[in-house]
Amino acid sequence: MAGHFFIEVVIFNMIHYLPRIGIIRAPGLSYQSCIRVKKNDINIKKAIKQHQIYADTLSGLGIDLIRLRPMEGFPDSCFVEDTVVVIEEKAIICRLKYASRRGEEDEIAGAISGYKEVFRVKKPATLEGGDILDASDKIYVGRSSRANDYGIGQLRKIIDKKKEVITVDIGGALHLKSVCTIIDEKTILIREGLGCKKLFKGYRFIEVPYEEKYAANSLAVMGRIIIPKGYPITKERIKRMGYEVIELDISEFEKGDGGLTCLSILF
Ligand code: CIR
Repeated sequence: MAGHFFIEVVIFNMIHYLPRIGIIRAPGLSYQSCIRVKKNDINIKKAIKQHQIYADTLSGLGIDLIRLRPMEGFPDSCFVEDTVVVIEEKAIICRLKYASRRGEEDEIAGAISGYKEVFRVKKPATLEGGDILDASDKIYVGRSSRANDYGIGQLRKIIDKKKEVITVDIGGALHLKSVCTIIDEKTILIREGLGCKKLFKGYRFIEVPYEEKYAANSLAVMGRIIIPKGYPITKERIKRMGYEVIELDISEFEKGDGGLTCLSILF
């Protein structure tokens, strides 16, 4: 009986890294005009191809994918992660910071309502999924340029004490997950030199050197760690810790300030 209980707890704690379902949306032609800091040229054909390989990789790892059609009216809508936070049986639909992104979440809410109970973050709150790191018993939320205190407060209320919510100030980064991602129940991949590291009590860290900072956003799925291609030091450090690494070229999404986690909602 006690053994049974132990196995259930372990499986429950690992559930984030063993998702069954994924929601993705391929970029449309309008992705060219997505929000981004550097107005570098995005190769749309290449972006679509890279997205296809990303999708095939997730499917190959056993994820059942819900593939939503590109939304030309929403240039950033391939970054589905920002539209919803899934915590256990709740799907919390976010209110995105930029008006040009508001509306991306509607179809996602419909898609996820068949699986989860849907809640909504409401005005004047802003909250984006890229700021939420779901650990086993805690939720870390980035207080970023995209998530305000109303958003964090509403999230806390919806979670209703099921998990402790810890706010993390992340300085100038886009989202919390731009600087760190959880890769299993005890390990965090984190950009080196971050003051917020001390908030992650009980974790071990794999540090990402500053010159490879983009790789701090990596994606753990079914025991594999998917990392962006072209970050050899990070790759080596993850491998040295015993993980199997899959590299994906997502150069066209890096240009759009998005990373590997941003391209899917996994639960
Ligand atoms: C934006 O600035 O909103 C998009 N171009 C990138 C969003 C990336 N999303 C994420 O990190 N979760």
